[in-house]
Amino acid sequence: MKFTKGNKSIRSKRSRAVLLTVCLLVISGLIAGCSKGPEEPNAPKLLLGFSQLGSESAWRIGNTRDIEEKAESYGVSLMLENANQKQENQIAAIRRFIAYKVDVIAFSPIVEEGWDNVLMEAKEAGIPVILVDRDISTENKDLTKCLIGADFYSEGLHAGEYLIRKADSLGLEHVNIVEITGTEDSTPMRQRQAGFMDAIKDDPRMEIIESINGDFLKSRGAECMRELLDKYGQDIDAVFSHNDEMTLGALPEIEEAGFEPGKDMIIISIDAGQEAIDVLKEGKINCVVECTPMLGSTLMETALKLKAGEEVDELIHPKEKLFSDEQDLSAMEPRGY
Ligand code: GZL
Repeated sequence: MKFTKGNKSIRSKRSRAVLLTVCLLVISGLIAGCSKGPEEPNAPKLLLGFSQLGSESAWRIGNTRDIEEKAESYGVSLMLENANQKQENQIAAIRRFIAYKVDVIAFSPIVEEGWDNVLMEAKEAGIPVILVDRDISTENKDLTKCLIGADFYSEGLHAGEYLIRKADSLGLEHVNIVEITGTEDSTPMRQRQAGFMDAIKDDPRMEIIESINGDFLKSRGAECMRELLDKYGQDIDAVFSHNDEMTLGALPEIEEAGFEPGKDMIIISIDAGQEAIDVLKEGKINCVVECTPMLGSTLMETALKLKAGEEVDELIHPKEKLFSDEQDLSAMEPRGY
């Protein structure tokens, strides 16, 4: 539109008005884009029900702490129930989450069997389920959406491979091994044992003289070690323990019996919590395979994706390392569990 000279004042007023209107529209659009819209400000993005199996180890306590901290930082409202090592308590907790109509259910199954009925109830209620840390055994593959947890088989394999390297370096011709296992029929117990056995099965020097269940508990680790020392004494060349708690329970029993753990017996453990790493540095443990409990971020991200109707990976393994007397451990970061 062409303005004549006589309209100069009108033109400048009108163009100022147009400019002001455009600015106001832009500013209001920006504010609208930043505001939370109709939602309540700071409303939780998701209600997550989590059944934790217990508090049996530093690993488990670290896992619970990490999940609570990450729920906070991701703005997730968390209903966490501790089952105190009882499957029936986990099943009851899952039923409460269903009744409460949570958006997503997550749980760390204490054992692999016995979940089909309650998970079918969750499926019928339209609530997706995430497995954390441990797996379940079921024919019905669509009862859960995802497993977030360690590759326990690899942990066992790496433990066995370390023992072979250690036997080579010591020039051992025969290695009598005692195994202290985790909770019977749990995923870490089954898969750590399988990986360890596969690593040593073709080495004629290796012999597992006894395998005993320590239930991932420190007290049971001590009892098991006392029993094994009474039975085999100095014939024990190596101890393969499925977690640090049981290892830390076993060490004083070995010393009490007059042996030097880490020297008279090769000690191999799994988890890599701070206490075990400190003892590794003292030379009383020879190898600790890492099993990280820091699964909280992956859990929150996966649960938020499920709530948003997005696809998620069926299996998410965290990256894990091995720490041993083959390495310089002086610069290790604090473990956080
Ligand atoms: C492993 C976890 C095991 C730890 C133990 O992911 O399930 O359970 O290794 C814990 O310390 O008790």
